Amino acid sequence: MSSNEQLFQRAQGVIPGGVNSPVRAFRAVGGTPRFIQRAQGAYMWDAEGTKYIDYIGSWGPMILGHGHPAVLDAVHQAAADGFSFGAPTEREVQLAEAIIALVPSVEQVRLVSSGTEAGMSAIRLARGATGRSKIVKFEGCYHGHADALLVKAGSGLATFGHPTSAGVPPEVVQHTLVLEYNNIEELEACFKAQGDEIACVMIEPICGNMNFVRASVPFMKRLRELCTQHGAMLAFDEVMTGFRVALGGAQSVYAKLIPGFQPDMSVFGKVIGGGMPLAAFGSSKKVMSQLAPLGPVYQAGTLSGNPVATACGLATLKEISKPGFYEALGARTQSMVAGLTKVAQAAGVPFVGDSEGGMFGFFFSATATSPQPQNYGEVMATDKDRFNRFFHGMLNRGVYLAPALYEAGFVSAAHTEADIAATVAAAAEALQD
Ligand code: KE4
Repeated sequence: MSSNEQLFQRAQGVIPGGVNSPVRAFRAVGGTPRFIQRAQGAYMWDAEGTKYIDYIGSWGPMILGHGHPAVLDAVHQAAADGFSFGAPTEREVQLAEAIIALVPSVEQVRLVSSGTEAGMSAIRLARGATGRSKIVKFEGCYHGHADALLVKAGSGLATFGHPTSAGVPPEVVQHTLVLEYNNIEELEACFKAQGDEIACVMIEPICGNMNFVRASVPFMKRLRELCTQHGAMLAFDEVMTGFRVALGGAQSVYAKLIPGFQPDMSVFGKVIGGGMPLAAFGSSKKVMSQLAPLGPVYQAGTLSGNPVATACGLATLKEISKPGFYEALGARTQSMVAGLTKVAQAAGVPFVGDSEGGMFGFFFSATATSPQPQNYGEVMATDKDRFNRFFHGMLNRGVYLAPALYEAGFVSAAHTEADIAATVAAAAEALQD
C-alpha cells in the first residue's frame, strides 16, 4: 500500500502540485495531503488506512454524508441507463422543477457542470440582459476561476481591479470593480459614481471563502436598494450556501431578515450535484430568455445536465427536503461550534465561531475580545499560525478540517453526536498543544 507521501511524490510527477485543485495541496497549512481511498457517512479513510471525521464534505456537496444508500442507488440505476446522451432528458426537467420549487426568486434555470461555469455564465447573462459591462464583486469572495472574476481590490474605489492570476490580461478585468465586504460607504460611493453602468453585483451572501463571514443585514438591505435603484442585477453566488445553510439557501435566510428580499440571479453548485459535476444558474423567465437558443447570450456544455449527475442531485434534494432535515443539521453544527468555543475558552485561546445550517467557520482571533471578522482584512488579521497548528493537531487526531484559514467547514446529516463529542475532545487536546 502506498503511503500518502509516496502517492504525493508520484502525483507531483504528472499533475501540477500533485493536485487537480490547489487547495487540496495543503500549501496553506503545510504537510502532506491525505490521499483518500474511500469514504462512508461522516468518515474518510486515506491511503494508509487512517480514518478521519470529515468536515470538508468535498467542500460542501456531501451534505448527506458519503455513500447515502438512496443516492447511491439512484446513481447506479441512472448509470445503467446511460452515462450521457447529448440530448434532453426528463430528469433535467425534474431537477430544474425541484430547484425552482425551492427557490422563489428563480423562474428558470440552466444546468452546467461546475460552479465556475455557472458563475461565468451568470455574469455573461447579466451583461447581455442589461447591455452593461461593469460588474462588482467583494474582496474575499470567490466565484470560481473565470477570468473576469479573478480580480483583487484595486487601490481606491474608482480604479478597477487588478488580476489575481497570471494569464489574465488587464483589459479582461477592466470592467470588474472590487469593494470591501460589508462596507456600505464604499457601496454608496461606487453606485453614486457609476451605478448606471453596472450590469451586476455578485456576492457570496454568507462568505465561505473567507472562512465564514456574514453580509450584515444593513449592508445587504442597502445593496438590494442600490441595485434596484440603478437597474443593476443582484447576483447571489450560492454555490456554497445553496441548500447548505437552509433548504432555500442564504436568500431564504435574508428574506426572513429583510421583508420581500430576493436576488435577481442565483448561482448554485455543490449540494445540487450531491458530489457529481453539476451546477446551475437561474433568474426570471425574462432574463433567462436572453440565453441561446432563445436569445443572443451564448452558453452551452457537452455534459450540462448529465443524466448520472442529475440523478445524484435529485436523490440528494429529495433527502434534504424531508421535514426537520435542516433543524437537525443546524443544531448538530451549532453544538459543534459551541463545543469548540467552550474548550478554546478553557484553554484561554481567543476563538470566535459561527454557523448557519450545515456550514460553519471559526477564527483564532487576535485578542479575547475581537469580534467576528466582518471583511477580508479582518479575517487575514486573525492568527493564521495558530489556525495551521490547530489544523494539524486535529488531523493527527483523526479530524479532517478545512486545510486553510480562509475556508469554511461542513457538517453532514451523517455526523452523529458521538462524532461531535469526539471532535470537541480532540480540539481540547489539540488546543493544549
Ligand atoms: P467550482 O468551479 O469549484 O465547482 O465552484 C467555484 C465556486 C463558486 N462559488 C463559490 C462560492 C465557491 O465556494 C466555489 C468553489 N469553492 C471552493 C472552496 N472554497 C472549491 C474547492 C476548490 O477550489 O477545490
